[in-house]
Amino acid sequence: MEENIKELISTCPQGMKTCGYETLDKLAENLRTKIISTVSTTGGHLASNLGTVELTIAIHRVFDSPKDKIIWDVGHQAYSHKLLTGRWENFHTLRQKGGVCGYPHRAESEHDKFNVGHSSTSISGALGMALARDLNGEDYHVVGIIGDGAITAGMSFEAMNMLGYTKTPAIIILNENGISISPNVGAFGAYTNRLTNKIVYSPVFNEVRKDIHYLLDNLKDEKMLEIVKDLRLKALSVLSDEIFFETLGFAYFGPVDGHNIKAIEEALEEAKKVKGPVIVHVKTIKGKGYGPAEKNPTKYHGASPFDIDTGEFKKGGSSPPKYQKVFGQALVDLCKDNKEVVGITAAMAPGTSLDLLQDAYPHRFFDVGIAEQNAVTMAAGMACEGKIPVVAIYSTFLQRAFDQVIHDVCLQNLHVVLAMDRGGVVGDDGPTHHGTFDLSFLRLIPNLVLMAPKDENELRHMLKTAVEYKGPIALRYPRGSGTGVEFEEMKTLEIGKGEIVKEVENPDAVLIAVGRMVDNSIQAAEILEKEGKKIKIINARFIKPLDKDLIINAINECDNVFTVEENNLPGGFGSAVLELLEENVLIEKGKTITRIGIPDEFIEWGTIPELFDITGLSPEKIAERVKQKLA
Ligand SMILES: Cc1ncc(C[n+]2csc(CCOP(=O)(O)OP(=O)(O)O)c2C)c(N)n1
Repeated sequence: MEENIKELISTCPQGMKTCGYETLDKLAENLRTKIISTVSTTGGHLASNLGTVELTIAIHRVFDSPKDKIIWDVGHQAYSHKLLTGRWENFHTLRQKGGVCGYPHRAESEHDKFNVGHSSTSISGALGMALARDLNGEDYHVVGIIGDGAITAGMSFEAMNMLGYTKTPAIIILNENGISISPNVGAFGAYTNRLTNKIVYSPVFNEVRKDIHYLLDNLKDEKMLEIVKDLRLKALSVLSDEIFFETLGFAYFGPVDGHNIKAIEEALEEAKKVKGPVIVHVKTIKGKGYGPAEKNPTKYHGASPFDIDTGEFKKGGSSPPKYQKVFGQALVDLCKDNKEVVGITAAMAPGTSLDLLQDAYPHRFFDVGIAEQNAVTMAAGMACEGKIPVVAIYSTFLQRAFDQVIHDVCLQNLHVVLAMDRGGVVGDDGPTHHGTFDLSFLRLIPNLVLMAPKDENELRHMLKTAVEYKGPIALRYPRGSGTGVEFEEMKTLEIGKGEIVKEVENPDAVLIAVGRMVDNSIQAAEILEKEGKKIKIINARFIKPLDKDLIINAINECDNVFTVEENNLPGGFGSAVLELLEENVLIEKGKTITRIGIPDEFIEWGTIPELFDITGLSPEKIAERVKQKLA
């Protein structure tokens, strides 16, 4: 890197405000190189970040962070923002334990104004900050940056609905690249794309807008105001026949070439002058500047480490099939046998492997975009009419649709299958993405059956069970590779029946484990057996209904019972077992139930083994906990 660019970066964001565009182009080039080289070793979001390099430079030149508040949506495209606000030197630690967070994180920098990871929060966050600013009588800009995928979620519309009504000054930058993770779906995306093809940000449009806004701000006479408002709508409809944002009460600037720093700056400077909500619509290329990512932005949305020259992902040796692939294939197989089964995803077809269904049965595959609430209620509607919808959603994103699961699915006792992907800790995405609350928040809902497979073979059985069951039913399984177990023919499991996976006579301890923790418990038992301890292991399979007989027998049989779950402890599987004891007034003097699970806190980012170690869920830590108790 040239010395002057190195020096410039150390002074950013202030330092670049006085730079010429030639230097800025060099800065952009260096940002891209840094992002590509870092992500090629750490993994991370590549394509989205390559698309926002110039946009970020322009934002930080026009606005004054941290005084002005910059709020990223999802936050997966904020690497340039991080690099320009003091995190260049330790950027190589991206997404690693103790290192730079993959998303904006308030604790990390005063320039990160809003923690994020889930999508479509930026307009609401900006609205809240802008309202607070006005209440406090302060003076700064609030800027939200949202993608054309993220803007399609209901929350964005709820926030725009209010912003257009309160007229609170806030600048929303809509970054359109046509892609969510897969190609963007929905009528709104098609609409913004139509806008892209118009020259709306023209001098005449701006002149008319300026004059009208001047009149609206200064006219006192009510009647005249009404006439000008009417004139405004008519003028807009002539200049551009369909600017949705303007009709909502936003001033609209765009579309702007999102790789032209000067053009973006001009639009942002205009936006700054408006005394109300503004949309600045920029058009970018996802993956810009790195051939493989430009060509296939979906593949490089969330990239694992790769070879920069070839773009090939590095292989980590052969590993057992991923839960996701097993799920996707099992669903296709079940669809073959039952024509009523359909699959629904909320913008995560590749991540959930629902793309296998999309290929096999395109008309039975539904991608609703980033709209988890809609996905669940739409499934309820389909179930009313005899379809068997399998809604594949990451556990963390299903949090969005909690009420829909209660009100639309379970209250009506509808046969909807919730396939919760990435249950448990997910690794380097960190606290916004861990799926460690679902056992708690689903367990409390009447009518719902809730299960978790111990391995990828049992996942197939559970999916078949769920498709054949007549009512609301959920299964949660983890991210990544299974255990490598052999596949049996898919079979139906008895609802509410667990299994003993390791029987011993007169056990010193019984471990009742859920999901992936069955395997960790087996490994923990191997450690303990070397020290002469006899450990019985139960695979709970069902979190609801519990296998009461199996659990009560285990407690009668042994003084030291442990529940092991990859879920936050409050309200989880262990709590369910304690509630069962209370109901049955079983516990005798000297008997203990120890709940092992994720402590009542948010867990940071790191590799999955590191996170197991931190949370006490590694085989060694489980063994240690049992040993302490037995001692
Ligand atoms: C509630 C929620 N659902 C799903 C996701 C997964 N997700 C992360 S980024 C993304 C696509 C966002 O598309 P867009 O806003 O257009 O940004 P781009 O990556 O194209 O720049 C999705 C679906 C999420 N983060 N939050």
